[in-house]
Amino acid sequence: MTRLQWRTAGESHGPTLIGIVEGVPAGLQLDVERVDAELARRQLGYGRGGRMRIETDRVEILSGWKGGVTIGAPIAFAVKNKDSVMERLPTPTNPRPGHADLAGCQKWGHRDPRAVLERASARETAARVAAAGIARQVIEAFGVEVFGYLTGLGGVRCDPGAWGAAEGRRVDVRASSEFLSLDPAADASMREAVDQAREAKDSLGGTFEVRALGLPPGLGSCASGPERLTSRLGGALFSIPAIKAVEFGLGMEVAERRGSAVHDGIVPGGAAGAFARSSNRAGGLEGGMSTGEPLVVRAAMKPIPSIRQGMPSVDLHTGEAVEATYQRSDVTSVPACSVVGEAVVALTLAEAFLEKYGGDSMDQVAAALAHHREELRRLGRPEGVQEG
Ligand code: EPS
Repeated sequence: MTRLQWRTAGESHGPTLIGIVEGVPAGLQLDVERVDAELARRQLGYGRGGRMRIETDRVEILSGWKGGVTIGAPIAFAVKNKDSVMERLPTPTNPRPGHADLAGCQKWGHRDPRAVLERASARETAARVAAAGIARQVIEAFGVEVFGYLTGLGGVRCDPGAWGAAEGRRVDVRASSEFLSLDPAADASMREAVDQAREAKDSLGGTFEVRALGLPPGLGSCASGPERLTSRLGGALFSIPAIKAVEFGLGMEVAERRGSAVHDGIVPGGAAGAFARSSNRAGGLEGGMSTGEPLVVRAAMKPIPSIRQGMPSVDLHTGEAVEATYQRSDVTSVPACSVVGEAVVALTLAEAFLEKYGGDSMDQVAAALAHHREELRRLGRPEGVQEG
């Protein structure tokens, strides 16, 4: 059995983005429309730039399936760029503060920021969303749902109770917000913030939250740091360009409360027939493992570094102080980032899920999960008491 792994390649204005997802069990009926729906969602959000009007991202599956069903082999895919103009684009000489331009030139010894920025562009996240669109179908088949939504933009905060209020209609509520939030009543203020930032030739950041429902307890491990689900989810979210902060459950607030107001009581009962929690302040993680409660993670995205008003920079050829060149850009892409956040969380959970219940086929995974569920039920009964 191959561990679930994925890798992407491709430049923003190159011919195509590509990716490989390895370790998807055989026997999964792959829903390509499901992948395309996520790609289309990543293109949404008020405040995006001209590029999203050029592209219509679609996945093309190139290997690893037969008759629409996975065969256990690596799944290669492409998401083609319509704006494939890299060789014709000008060479900027002045790196943008906030982007990878300067650090990348210093790393590889280029005087051409384009040789860095084409790969560093957040366009790469289209390939990640496609990879996740494939991998998440494994865990969705076992009842795990991963759901991301915007929680704030440019200082405008969405209703913190929006998740609860939207119960049962979350997909529809999120689709009705042009910022992909669960609080469409905040859309008008966010639209105004975007328009004002555009007027001021500036850009905006924001926050989003991702929740995962239906996770079994015990994914990840407390045995070694790198195996902790917390560190893996944090690493996955920090691997998205422009993410500056990640927090789980209560997050930074844990530092200000007493222990009794931070930890979640363990109580009898619960959906798994085992034990339940009196609250979920930990955000579904304890000891680096899933608790079986919903996973709750938030992240903050900084404003986009391509800003029209310019920022101080230096010409890499003359060494003189200049202004960073403006490249066509979005005012904000936090709504899209919430889709990418959801995608990387889904990928990480699929990895951890298959590590625990891994098998070469979906049937083998189902058997391992059923076995663990039975063990959880036994653990929830007093010793010696038979199921009755
Ligand atoms: C993006 C495509 C890019 C940008 C954006 C994300 O297109 P272009 O560079 O042609 O305008 O819109 O990239 C960035 C914000 C960035 O800083 O790199 C996409 O497909 O999401």
